[in-house]
Amino acid sequence: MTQPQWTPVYIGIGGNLDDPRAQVKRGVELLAELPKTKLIARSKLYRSAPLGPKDQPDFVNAVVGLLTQLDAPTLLTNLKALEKRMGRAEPVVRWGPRVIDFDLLVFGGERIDSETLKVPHPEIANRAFVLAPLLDIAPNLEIPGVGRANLLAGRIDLTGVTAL
Ligand code: PH2
Ligand code: MG
Ligand code: MG
Repeated sequence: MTQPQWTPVYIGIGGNLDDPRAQVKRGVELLAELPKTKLIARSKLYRSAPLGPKDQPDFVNAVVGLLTQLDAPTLLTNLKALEKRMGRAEPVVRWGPRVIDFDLLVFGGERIDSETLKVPHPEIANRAFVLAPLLDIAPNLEIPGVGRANLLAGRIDLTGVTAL
């Protein structure tokens, strides 16, 4: 569905299979081509050890800022379709390896807590591989109900997340 106004949104991108740097870059390109959506900011790429099972490759992560006229559920549907188009298989293990993952981190000022969509992302304050790239593009972002990006980042250890 289309909303008349442009909503600022932030998407976390991650992957650790099949040349993850290239996959994440391709992911950014595909996000930029979403309907009724403009790419306005992209972070550097970052490498970090996997959260979850340790017997998998390091992840490459990035965050992009978009302006969109889509509503949140429609954007989510589009993100899932792009994951599929990029060859993502159905998850086998929780937090296991994947070619690409798009996570809807922040959708304007909205707070959504449904079965299929939780925004802001419930783990945003705890994930260095999300906050480090977010600091590149939106250090002063007020994450609804959570806090300001740079203050959240100051509370956790970012040293394991290396810019590429
Ligand atoms: N994503 C996961 C599981 N573990 N670890 C890192 N470092 N980065 C990720 O993006 C990541 C992860 C599932 O989405
Ligand atoms: Mg994820
Ligand atoms: Mg995901």
